[in-house]
Amino acid sequence: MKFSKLDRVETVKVNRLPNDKTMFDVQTGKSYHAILHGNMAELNSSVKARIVNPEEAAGKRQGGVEALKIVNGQLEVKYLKGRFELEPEQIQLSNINQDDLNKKFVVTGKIENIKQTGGPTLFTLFDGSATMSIKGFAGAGQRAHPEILEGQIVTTQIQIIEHEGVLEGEIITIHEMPKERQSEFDARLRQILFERSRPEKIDFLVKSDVLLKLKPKIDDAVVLIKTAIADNRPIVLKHHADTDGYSAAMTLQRAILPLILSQHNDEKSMWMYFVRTPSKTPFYDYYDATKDIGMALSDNAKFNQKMPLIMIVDTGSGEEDALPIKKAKLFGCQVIVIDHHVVGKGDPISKLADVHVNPHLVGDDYSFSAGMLCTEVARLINKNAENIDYIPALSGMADRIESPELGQYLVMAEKLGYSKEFLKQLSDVIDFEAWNFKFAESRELVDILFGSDKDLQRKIVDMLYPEIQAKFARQLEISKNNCEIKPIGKTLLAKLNIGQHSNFNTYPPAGKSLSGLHDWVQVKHPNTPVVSIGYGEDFVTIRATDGTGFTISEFIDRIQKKFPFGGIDGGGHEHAGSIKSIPSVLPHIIEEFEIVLAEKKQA
Ligand SMILES: [Mn+2]
Repeated sequence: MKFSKLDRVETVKVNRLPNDKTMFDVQTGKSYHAILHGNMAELNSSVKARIVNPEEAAGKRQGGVEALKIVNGQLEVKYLKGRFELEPEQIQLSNINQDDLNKKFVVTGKIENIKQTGGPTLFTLFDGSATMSIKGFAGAGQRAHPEILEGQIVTTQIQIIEHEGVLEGEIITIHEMPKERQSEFDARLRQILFERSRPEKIDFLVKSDVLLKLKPKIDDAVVLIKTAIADNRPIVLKHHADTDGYSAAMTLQRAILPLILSQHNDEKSMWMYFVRTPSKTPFYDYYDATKDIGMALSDNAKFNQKMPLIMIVDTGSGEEDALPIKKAKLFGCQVIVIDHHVVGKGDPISKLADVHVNPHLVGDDYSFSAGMLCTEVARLINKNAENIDYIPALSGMADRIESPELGQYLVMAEKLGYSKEFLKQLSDVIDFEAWNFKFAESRELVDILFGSDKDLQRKIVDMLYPEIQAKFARQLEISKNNCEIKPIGKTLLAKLNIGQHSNFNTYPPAGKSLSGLHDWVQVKHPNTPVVSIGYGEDFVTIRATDGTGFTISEFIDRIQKKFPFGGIDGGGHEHAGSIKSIPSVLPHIIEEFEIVLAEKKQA
């Protein structure tokens, strides 16, 4: 190709060859930018080419070259005389990083959201790989590019800028894609979303029929979670405030946060699109739901955020959860429940929640803790989730699970350096810390507690475990000296007015205190079935060994029938749970409790 005089004064448009491209990505006949060294042209950090007309490039340090061919493994290029101008590169949003500051790119994507600020107009652009906020300015508070509407597919040239530490695009040009090509692009976007939202193709960590039966539900949950991330829908993760609840939530958090980060390419997104909060009550409190919905509505009004996906873990399957979930659904939230507690009468939650995962729904009893279940869900969300494989063993120990599945998880944890002994200590420490966190998320502290810094994790356990043991021992002395232990038939009943014989604001809380007493009675009477109850003014908490024939759900049914106006509610596991009532009825519940035990003796 010969250059005419006219060509010489014109500007040559050249493309930049990205650093991850090799010689074989170079297209013959296309013009590239190059750094020039004598008869060599450097197209990127690894692709070097021989210049066929070096005399024309003499004295130039950079310029445009045209790719010719590869000869004996050597790329040949021709130097293009004249001034050059870089052609903006077509790029995927997920590939843009800090190094691209001030560079210009061309992006094709869908306008997901438009927000008018007091200054520029903000457009949220999604190209299938990630989203980016791009802004146009037509005057303070004035709508820029009024022809561009939400839902349109556009091609835009942007310059990368930084605003409050976040990369954004400043719009140079923006055009709607021709209508006839939009539906095709939109279909491709939907396909990409679908692919990105599919569960990872990996096996469960353990062999388990329960997991296989739950797999379709687990997959539904995974797809909903990954779609929420890809759709920029915030995630609100609620969990019971004990070791198992924290474990369940942390595995999910460790799977979800990296995906949110790569979706937005912005550290702040991990705070804007995700929040985890503990629930003191063993159910999704109506009060919590009201607060969550209120926050979501104001985020929607202020930032045009979507209504969240609310995930409720280690609780959520009971009757008390129905109304809060109903309310969340009414306001447009999505709801996923992953629980291992007994499902409420008639399973009200499966009808309300988008997905309800619970082993009881596939005929299992208590082979799984919530932490064990959620670790499996977390791995299918993100197989690269870090530091979660020991958590099922931790949570299973915490919730006193006895199953072949837990056995397999314990072997895995052992291999990762977590002995049974240490897991037991860690479990007690997390429970203690959880009690102290109260309602706060404390994201960094919890992350350390769960081993993001293993050294510090061990130091915390070494520091706190003896202290916690002392607190338990102190409470056990109080309980021992104030409880009544009497045989009813073959069963031994340990009874303690825990409201009077513990401090409400001191660790351990009532349930834990009773567990301590219950264990002590069992050790003293190894071959006797033991039932322990601890009561206060308006609650009774119950622990039963196997072989007493006693189940809490049956008992609740019975007293609800007998005292229909007793304000009776309750739940938990079959052999460990608690019941609430109005104070005037509570003494009758305890009487009834002894009657039930006496009846079991006859049976
Ligand atoms: Mn649990």
